[in-house]
Amino acid sequence: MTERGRFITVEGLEGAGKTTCLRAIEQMLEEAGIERPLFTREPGGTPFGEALRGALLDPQYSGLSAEAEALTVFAARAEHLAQVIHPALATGRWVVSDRFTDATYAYQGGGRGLGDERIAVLEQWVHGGFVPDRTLLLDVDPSVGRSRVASRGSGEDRFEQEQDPFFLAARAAYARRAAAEPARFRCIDANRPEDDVARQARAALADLLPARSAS
Ligand code: Z5A
Repeated sequence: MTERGRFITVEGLEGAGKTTCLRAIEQMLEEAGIERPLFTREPGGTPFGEALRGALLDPQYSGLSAEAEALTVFAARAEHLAQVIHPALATGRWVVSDRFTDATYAYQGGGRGLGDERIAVLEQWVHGGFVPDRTLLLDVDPSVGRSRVASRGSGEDRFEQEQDPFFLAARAAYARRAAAEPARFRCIDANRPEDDVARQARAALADLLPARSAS
């Protein structure tokens, strides 16, 4: 029987350096001989999910209710799980996702103030007890993340238009989740330079990799 693949998620505020971290993970998995790891993202990961992502990020929908936002990310997630994540894991592939349900606890539960309980109801409905094998939380000071994103020079999406209290609440919600599940989470100081963040990311996954023979 094929051994199920590993499910890794990367979380953090905007500008935390998730993209950089994902590149380091890709290189690490290749060096470890992990075949055909699947890199994906949320919201998104399927044609339907990417369409919902476009709507969620579109500034024309500023003022969207927190409830509509939470339900939309979970609609995208249900499709992502059914079409991409579960099938890939079942064939033994590793799946690495740029964000997953911890982001909903952070942004909709914390940032929008919906609270954990209503997110937990949706989580239970959409994926029951299925959780990532490991979650890397890139913890960054919101002002540091914001200035990195600003220097990138692209236009602001609907989340990037939010102000400090929103991001501080999201950061605090992430920290609570990491504290509650220390076996799953690894916290990475993402205020550090990129090569140091990459080094921390590799260290955070090392124990999941298969031992390689010395020959
Ligand atoms: N969202 C939600 O509300 N609920 C949910 O359930 C889910 C998502 C799943 C889109 O996510 C939005 O969806 C997100 C939350 C919401 N919005 N916010 N905020 P996203 O992940 O696609 O969007 P993002 O967080 O805005 O991505 P980002 O801005 O691209 O962040 P990043 O990937 O962490 O950053 P990066 O691209 O790696 O780096 C940004 C820049 O900083 C770049 O120029 C780098 O070269 C530079 N950088 C990166 N690391 C460093 C270090 N260490 N030092 C110096 N400079 C650095």
